[in-house]
Amino acid sequence: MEMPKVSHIIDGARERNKKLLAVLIDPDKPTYAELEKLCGQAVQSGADLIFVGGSLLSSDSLENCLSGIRANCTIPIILFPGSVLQISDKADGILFLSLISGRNPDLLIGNQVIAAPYLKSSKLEVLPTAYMLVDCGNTTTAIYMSNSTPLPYDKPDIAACTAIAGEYLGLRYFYMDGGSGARKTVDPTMIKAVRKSIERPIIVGGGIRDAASARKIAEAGADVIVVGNLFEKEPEAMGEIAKAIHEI
Ligand code: 1GP
Repeated sequence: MEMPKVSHIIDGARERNKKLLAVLIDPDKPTYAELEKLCGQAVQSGADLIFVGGSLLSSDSLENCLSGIRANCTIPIILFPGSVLQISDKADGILFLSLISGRNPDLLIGNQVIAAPYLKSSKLEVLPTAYMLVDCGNTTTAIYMSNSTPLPYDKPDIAACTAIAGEYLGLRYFYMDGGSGARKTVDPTMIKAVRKSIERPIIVGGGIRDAASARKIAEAGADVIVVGNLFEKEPEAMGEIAKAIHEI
């Protein structure tokens, strides 16, 4: 059976007001045996999507990681690239990120120009994504590597204006991220402000470590909830998180 397009999965869920759980795998981290276990747990817990990527990779492990995931489950795989080096046809789609919270031209348009011809000749589904980094209490690798100033934690209005601008620019998905290992999650108040301002699907991640916060984030208006660290460290905890957001 052919896999539905990633955009259909996310847009369809948004239309039906169903929330999705995306688990994030950093290709640097798991061994093949750990990948097998992670995929098993992702399936068992009912994860809807697998994001793959990292803000800074220190090994050439992306291709093997993608093959390992593909061999062990049928959950759609979406690249969440930390750089132009993280492109591979072995995934189903790619978040084509433009870092609209920052003012670093390389991450607004420069890297996109470099990646464009590769994506054009690939089979990847390209998902134009407004990427908004939020200061959630610590300088995460994503924030440091972006060489940009993140959105201030307690300024929902700035986040809303940024998202509206992203929508006017034609971006289709909105990712609010504290970065992996963020001390706290994005404030639900900020998510609500963005939800009121734009129509398109919102993805939220960074620092989500329990079902109660995942639920609050989903109730505030996030359509896709991304969990990375917790999934890698305690994959068995995903069942509770999936249940909390799926029953909304
Ligand atoms: C980071 O949103 C992701 O970009 C996931 O963050 O690893 O903190 O869950 P965590």
